[in-house]
Amino acid sequence: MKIEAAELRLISLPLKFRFETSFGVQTMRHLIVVTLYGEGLEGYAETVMEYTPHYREETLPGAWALLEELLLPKILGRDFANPEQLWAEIAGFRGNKMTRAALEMAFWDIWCKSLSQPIWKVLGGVHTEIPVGISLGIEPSIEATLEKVGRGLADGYKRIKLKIKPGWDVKLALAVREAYPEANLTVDANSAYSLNHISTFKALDAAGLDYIEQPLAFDDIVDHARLQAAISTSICLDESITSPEDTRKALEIGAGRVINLKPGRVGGILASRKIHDITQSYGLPVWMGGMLEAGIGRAANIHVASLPMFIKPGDTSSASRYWNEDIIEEPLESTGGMMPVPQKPGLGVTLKRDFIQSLTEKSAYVSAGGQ
Ligand code: OSB
Ligand code: MG
Repeated sequence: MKIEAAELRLISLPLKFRFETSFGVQTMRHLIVVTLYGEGLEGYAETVMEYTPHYREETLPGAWALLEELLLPKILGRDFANPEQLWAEIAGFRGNKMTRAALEMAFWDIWCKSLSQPIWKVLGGVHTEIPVGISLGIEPSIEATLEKVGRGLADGYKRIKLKIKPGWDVKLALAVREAYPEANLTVDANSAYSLNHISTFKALDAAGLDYIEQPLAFDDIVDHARLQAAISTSICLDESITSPEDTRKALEIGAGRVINLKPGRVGGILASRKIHDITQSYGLPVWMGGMLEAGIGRAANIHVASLPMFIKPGDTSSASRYWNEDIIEEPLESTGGMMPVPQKPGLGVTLKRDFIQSLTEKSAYVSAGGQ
């Protein structure tokens, strides 16, 4: 597949809900829609990084510059037989996994379209639908949280994840557990705690959570291993895992027993499959995380979650929970907590071009040998 040109579009999409986490409040998604052009086909991806470096270190302005000035010039005008060959070209760039993932994922879309196959099939997926839950932000009160949990369960979602931060944790988790004794509940701290908080995590053991997501620093595994040894609830790593190597090391030292896999965070689809295989070799579960993706990124996550070990419910809930209008034509909606895997070639998504145009804040067209 020869990549002839590319387009970048920075868009902002208003969220239907106010999403508060330990690192901030989000009411909008800012993302770059990446389009690759080649052999009469188009491949799409959306970036997952936040505008500012509060989840991990990547930023949207940084991603734009890196794509436009360094990454696209490296691949435009070049022919790649498969995603491995494309990745080899950009493998020497360190870090910047989310930015490089956007390029890799757009390549998967255009390449699988050239093969007339959906991504999940080429990747080796087996599931035709994937179990999903919801991630609830920090709400104004426990009562408000209980109501949202109840609505999520009534909608059929198979797991409810509650965002926590110091002072908004044990009481909340125990209240939700008391109201919903049978629910599959988890919490996500987004790195808001330290080992000084061990007593909080010991108290959380009483809430019967499936796991505690990313309690400690975004780049730590050593302290997570210490915490895991001190509590009975499983730790799930999110921010700390940016590569297959990170996964192997974390599981080797017992930093957690579950992995939240986000293709964007780890450099794309090839790396996701490697991480899936590593967790499988440890006999540990993996589940599909989310970054409040619009339709392009949501579809990509669903394809990856078709791999065999994605048994635990992920964060890829219905697009209509997030958006009044999505950026793709296909509705990505779950029924009874099951999200169907798209079946058309590539990602299987069609862009709503007029809508995307109306959301566009800036765009750039880059072609081989200069603009
Ligand atoms: O930590 O999993 C996270 C959203 C943005 C950034 C980080 C996280 C999240 C979520 C929401 O929890 C997942 C989703 O609904 O897409
Ligand atoms: Mg998380």
